[in-house]
Amino acid sequence: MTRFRAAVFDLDGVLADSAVAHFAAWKRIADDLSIPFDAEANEALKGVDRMGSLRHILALGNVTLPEAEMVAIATRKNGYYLDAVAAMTPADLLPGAAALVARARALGMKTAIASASRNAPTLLARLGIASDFDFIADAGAVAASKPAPDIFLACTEALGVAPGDAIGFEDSAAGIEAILAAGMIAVGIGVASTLARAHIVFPTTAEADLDAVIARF
Ligand code: B16
Ligand code: MG
Repeated sequence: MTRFRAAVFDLDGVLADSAVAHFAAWKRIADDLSIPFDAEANEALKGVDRMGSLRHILALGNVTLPEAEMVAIATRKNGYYLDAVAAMTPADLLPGAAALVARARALGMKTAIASASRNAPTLLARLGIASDFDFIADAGAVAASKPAPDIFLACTEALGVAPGDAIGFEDSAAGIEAILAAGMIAVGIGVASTLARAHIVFPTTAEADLDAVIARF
């Protein structure tokens, strides 16, 4: 058993191999706009909501567009992304993802999803893991997106758990800031230098050791 009562997971890049699909969709948009955009530039978009991501790409190209055109572009990007999601299956879970969630549940922890994606319920259904979570936050219902703590606090509140008794898992710098601002233990999944503010970082989900996190904090 553990003093921690909840595990709150980001989805894209932590449980699902979908960050590449977001990147591919934005890359098509950036190419159409003749804005240079590569995997390194894409790091800044992780955990950032759809319109925020578009604003970031436009700023990279010093491009300004009327709001209506921005909405149309964001909708087109989402179409590309949803085409990719429609082809996803449980094979698109990241290695170790199912085991990590199962370990949390075996330890008696409640589980929730804190994804910035409005497509999280669709993706969870494709991956076949929706029923493994006690709560799935609605990204469209929170006042402020990551790095604000809102979506993580929505999860702990719905679970009836104090933030200090919860562990959050994130692959984005914005998400780590959100977890810290919520007052939770922040576990980074990815490159340590990018996620330097996390309490602890594992290179991949498969290497994320929940028991080690619990023992240390
Ligand atoms: P959507 P996460 C985030 O999901 C992605 O990291 C980010 O790249 C994306 O822009 C954002 O969701 C919004 O997604 O356009 O589907 O609403 O990492 O917070 O699970
Ligand atoms: Mg993510």
